[in-house]
Amino acid sequence: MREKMSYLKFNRQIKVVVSGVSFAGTTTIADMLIHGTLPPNWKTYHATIRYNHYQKDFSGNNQKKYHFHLFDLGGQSGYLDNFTGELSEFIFSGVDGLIFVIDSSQPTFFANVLRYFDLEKNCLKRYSPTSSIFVLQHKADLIPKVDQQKTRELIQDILIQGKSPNIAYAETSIHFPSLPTVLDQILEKIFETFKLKQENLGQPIVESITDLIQAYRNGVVKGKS
Ligand SMILES: Nc1nc2c(ncn2[C@@H]2O[C@H](COP(=O)(O)OP(=O)(O)OP(=O)(O)O)[C@@H](O)[C@H]2O)c(=O)[nH]1
Ligand SMILES: [Mg+2]
Repeated sequence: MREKMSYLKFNRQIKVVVSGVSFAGTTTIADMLIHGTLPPNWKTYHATIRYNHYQKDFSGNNQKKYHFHLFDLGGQSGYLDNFTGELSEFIFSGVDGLIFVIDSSQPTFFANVLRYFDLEKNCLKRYSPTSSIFVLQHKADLIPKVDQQKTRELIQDILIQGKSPNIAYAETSIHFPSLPTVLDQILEKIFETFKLKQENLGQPIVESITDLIQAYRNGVVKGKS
């Protein structure tokens, strides 16, 4: 009975990974997903050491508890090598959504970006094959107008090389009023993926996606570790 209880508990864990090469904006996106707003010090850059693990708990129908985990991976090469190597099972198992953030103002680094995106997709294929994948062409406010089409094409190339029906793409910026809507759409898709996974495990979730998102918004952040 005890084992069954812990199994059920485990099944109400939603896991999201936000990743990108250093300075791409992953912590900014992670903070917005968890808190719904930008933190007051968002302009000050603090490189993430290893990773941030945010947890947000919320209650569904009948007071059932859900646990939303968000791993914001530090983007320095040494960390990304570790996450896609030795720590790959820990980081990439049980994942419902990977949000891969690209600093679109730095096209000269795209080869490096592509390398880590490929490695992360392979980790997901191995440990979380049903995960949704989102690519954000972030910091789009910094792309000079003349380069916009070229940058889009470069990023689309990254996607085409790993073409998968699960990959969604959006152009984002903290300065674009569309950002909260894009993040809402990402959350919706993540909850859909989670619901489907649970159904396939024979543990259907009774709440609708709208209910889950509402409950998530009212959830309690248990801090960042
Ligand atoms: N212009 C612009 N700056 C942004 C945007 N998003 C984030 N930034 C800034 O970019 C810098 C880096 O953002 P972070 O979110 O800390 O980057 P990170 O990907 O977490 O970096 P690591 O922790 O090193 O992996 C910060 O100074 C942010 O304020 C954006 O859309 N446009
Ligand atoms: Mg960071």
